[in-house]
Amino acid sequence: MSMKFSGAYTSLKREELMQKVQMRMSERRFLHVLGVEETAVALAAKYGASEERASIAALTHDYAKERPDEEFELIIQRDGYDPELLAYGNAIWHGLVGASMVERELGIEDEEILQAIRLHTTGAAEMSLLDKIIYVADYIEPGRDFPGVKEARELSLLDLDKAVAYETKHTLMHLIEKEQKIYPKTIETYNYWVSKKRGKDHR
Ligand code: DGI
Ligand code: FE
Ligand code: FE
Repeated sequence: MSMKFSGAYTSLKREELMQKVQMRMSERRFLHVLGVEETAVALAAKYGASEERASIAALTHDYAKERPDEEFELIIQRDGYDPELLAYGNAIWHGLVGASMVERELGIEDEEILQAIRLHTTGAAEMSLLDKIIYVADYIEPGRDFPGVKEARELSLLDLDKAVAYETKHTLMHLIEKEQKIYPKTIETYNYWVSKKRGKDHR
């Protein structure tokens, strides 16, 4: 892939950003990140979002995933996040709080990119096109292999909103199956994108 950055969102060249991300994670996770980038750029081209923003958000979405819990706990307490967040773990922190590390450490200040990083795990009721692209690309990138991924990939090419709904429903079912604690935002995403008890005008 040869996405050339304009300089609007980061002063780093793509190769430089890739290297900073790679330094922070295992080879396996870095390959996942590259898969998300490829998928996100393709979805951005298809649906008319900024391919450059999609590339940068994808490359940085899991930037904080391998940070120790203690570092997140310090930031949550120091920076005025809802203390309820402390009851969760890395799964919820690495995007929501990780976006602030992307901003401070990588100098990426674009609010659309930061929001896509914040929402990439839980989704939200209100999601921008870029938010949806990163949320879905994370789920369907070529390295993912789980029952249902083929359907999710097909939906992503037909109707991005349906892909968001599919992913949300299946993630929630998986979390409930494992008796995991559900973050309220994940429920909000379900209620908005999946629940049928809502007027059509809500989409
Ligand atoms: O970081 P990735 O593994 O690429 O993917 P991700 O950020 O979408 O998800 C990280 C994990 O978070 C994944 O195992 C699903 C889980 N997750 C999503 N919503 C919730 C959640 N975990 C809990 N406990 N609660 C949630 O609401
Ligand atoms: Fe993630
Ligand atoms: Fe990811």
